Amino acid sequence: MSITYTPWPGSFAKKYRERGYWTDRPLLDLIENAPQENIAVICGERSLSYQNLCSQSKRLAVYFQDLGLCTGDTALVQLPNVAEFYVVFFALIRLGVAPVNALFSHNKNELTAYAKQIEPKIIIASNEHALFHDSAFFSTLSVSSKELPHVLLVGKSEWAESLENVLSSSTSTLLTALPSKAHDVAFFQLSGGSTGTPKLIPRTHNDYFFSVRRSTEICHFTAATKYLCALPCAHNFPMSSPGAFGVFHVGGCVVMSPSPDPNTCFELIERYRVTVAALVPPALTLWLQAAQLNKAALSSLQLMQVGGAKLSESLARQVPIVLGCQLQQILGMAEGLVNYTRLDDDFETIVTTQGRPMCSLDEVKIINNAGEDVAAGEIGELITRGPYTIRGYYKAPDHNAKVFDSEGFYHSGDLVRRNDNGYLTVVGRDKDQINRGGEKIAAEEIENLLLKHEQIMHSALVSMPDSMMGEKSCAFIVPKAAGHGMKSIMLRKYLRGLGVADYKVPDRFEFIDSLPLTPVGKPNKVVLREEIRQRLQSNSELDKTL
Ligand code: AMP
Ligand code: DBH
Repeated sequence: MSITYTPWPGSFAKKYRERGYWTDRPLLDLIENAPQENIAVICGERSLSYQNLCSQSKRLAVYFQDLGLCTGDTALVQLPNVAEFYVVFFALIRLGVAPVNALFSHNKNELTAYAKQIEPKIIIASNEHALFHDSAFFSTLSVSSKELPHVLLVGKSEWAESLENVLSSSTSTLLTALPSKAHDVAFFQLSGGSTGTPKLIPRTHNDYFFSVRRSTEICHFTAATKYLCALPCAHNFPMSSPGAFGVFHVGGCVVMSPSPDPNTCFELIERYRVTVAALVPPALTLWLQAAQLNKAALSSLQLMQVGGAKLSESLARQVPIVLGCQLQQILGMAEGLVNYTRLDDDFETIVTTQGRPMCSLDEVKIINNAGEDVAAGEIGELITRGPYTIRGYYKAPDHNAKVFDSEGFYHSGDLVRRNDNGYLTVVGRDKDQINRGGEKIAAEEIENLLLKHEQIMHSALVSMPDSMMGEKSCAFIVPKAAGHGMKSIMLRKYLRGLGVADYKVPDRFEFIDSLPLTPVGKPNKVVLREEIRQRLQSNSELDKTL
């Protein structure tokens, strides 16, 4: 049985095939068609050739097959930046088992929400994550009435099977399973979301493979590319824009970094002569500072890709001077559409825009509140459909009815301006989300958790400006009773106790008597954002006078 998703209408699918965008090949080709002797992944002191990656993922697929996993099943995966991430991904792909790849920063709250939606047959995680130090969390995961899933852990474990054991044990079983069909769901991407429940994004082999292939052309990736994977490897950006998958497609090499911290990364860049890196703006700021002292380490770096959140023009301008390499801006979304500045664009375009769509069949409209197209240079909401942009989230009919229109356009909630050359500049957002330096927080998710607190009557989460992160989060809290005695520290502890990922815990709490409301009675977040901006400003002016 294949996994359900909202398909592209037949006429669109036909067009995408006729253009050669959809090739009806499985993502497995990414590693199987590469020159097998080339090094695919460097991770710590280990180097894996494409042949290693293929054979290890095949061995693991046999193990999955023996467990009874088959096409149409799902897996919940949570791994840090290690080579095993790719071994596991391609092992699952071999059998047509579709993973959700949770971020390593995700916690009980997020993993439970994903497990509920996909009812995984297997969980593959790392003993480095506190949730998997023992079986306590796992045993809470009794998804529906079904049996608990299998568990496989990277690293030694006393309570679960270890991946290393599986890979080092021999088997005589033949792998008979096949990948799912190219027009079926290969895996799920994660949406930053704007609703109470994290949404899953079904990506097919056809659409994802195209986005990877086209990205490698735009970014000129070749077998000589050495790509530093410093952002969380499960994120759409380092996975596919062109990311590790783009590197695999051309037979290049991915160097895994445990974090984007400049000390760690500079050492890896110098040691392995890395040519391309991808960062979110806050990490870029740290690199620009560190490079003032150690530019020599970066001599091999040719391209710095920046995306995930708005990059300021002033930081953008520093990249070639301070890092000694070219800048590329990327406006992407796990739902599909990815915009790139091109390598041969003039410098002004590269520093003032977030690029243009990657192919001519990406349909992008910029619309006003009445749904009409705005003129070039005017601000409006970016809506899009195309050969690698989904037509619906997984099992979310109500939300889909809101964000996908009758013509299949995805309403991104991004406010942008398009210039005469088709380049987009992000100017704001019309969705209830905070973009904390590239990490997205759905306001409603946190508000709902806060509302479960016995002393809280109302809550509203809004963004506040931050010089390093671009935005941070501020929760306005209306207590049920005066003299409540609630403190920020208590609410942070409360949210952590519910197992919320750290980056979603509000950076600041403000206690107020009532929420300002819009004419229709919703919390007026425009007023709240302005309120916190003013409070921060008067605090910093106070600081200056002290
Ligand atoms: P997600 O849908 O969770 O994958 O997040 C994608 C969103 O991240 C986009 O819709 C934008 O809001 C934001 N984003 C990604 N890249 C950029 C960028 N270069 N500049 C500004 N916002 C960005
Ligand atoms: O933020 C994103 O989701 C993103 C940014 C850059 C993305 O999905 C991508 C490139 O592919």
